[in-house]
Amino acid sequence: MNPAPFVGVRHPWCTDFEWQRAKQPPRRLTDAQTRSFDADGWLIVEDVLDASTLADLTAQLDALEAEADAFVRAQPDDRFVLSEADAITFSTHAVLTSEVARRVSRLESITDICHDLIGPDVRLYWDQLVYKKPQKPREFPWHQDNGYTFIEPQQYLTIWLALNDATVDNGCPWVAPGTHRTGTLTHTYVHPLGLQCFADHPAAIAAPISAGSAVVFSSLTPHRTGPNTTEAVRKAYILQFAPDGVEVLRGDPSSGSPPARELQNDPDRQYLVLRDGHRIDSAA
Ligand SMILES: O=C(O)CCC(=O)C(=O)O
Repeated sequence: MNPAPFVGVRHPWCTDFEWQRAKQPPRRLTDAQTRSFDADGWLIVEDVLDASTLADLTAQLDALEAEADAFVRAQPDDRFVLSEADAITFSTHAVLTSEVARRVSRLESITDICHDLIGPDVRLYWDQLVYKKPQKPREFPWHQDNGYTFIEPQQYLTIWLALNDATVDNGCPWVAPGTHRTGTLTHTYVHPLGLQCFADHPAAIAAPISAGSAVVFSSLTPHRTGPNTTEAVRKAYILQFAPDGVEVLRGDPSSGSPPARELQNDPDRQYLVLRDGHRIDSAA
């Protein structure tokens, strides 16, 4: 069931975590897929976007990326947070400005995955595009998404959508199966790359996918992306979905003081996509 030895150090706020397997009968995934997600913490779902939606989404996200790139190039050292010109750019909350991104976040092919793995009441928690550039090939190190911002319940879902083919050579995701069951790990910052929960994993698996397909993984599944050693930009759009009622925890985990809690329900970008298992077609 769990092929990977435990690697990493548990986060101080992760005291009584117990992995919850999805209980509802799946409506899009097969039983084998939900069992595999339960055991390994990830799976590939092919053809989440059709060709026309993919083209429309890429056109709008390319325009946002151009703005993000110009912004980063105007900063000291061409850097802003983890974005660096010619290396990698992160651009958050496309749903605020892109009609296609909003539509994609509520597509049945997406909300069905949410239903099968976290439903029945689900909100968009976060969305961002990540473009990996070939001029400065770099890895994005092993991390859990809940290692960046600690949210509770710790268990939510990331849908990493490829806008163009994601290959080992251009920086597709790699995943560490089984470790999601441990809960959130402690992360440390590795300059200039980002937070890291471990340097390597003995059971690491590459997850190359074609454009329009998705690597779906838990917020607790350690993943990395490799350097882009090709000549073209690798483009991904990441959607994260959480059970309604999710809270961000803020504070110093090493202080021993209880963290402050912040409900995540911004109506403009953290809208419900499923209520009682039913898809919601407009912002709620
Ligand atoms: O897409 C990438 O290259 C890395 C993005 C990632 O892992 C993340 O945003 O959590």
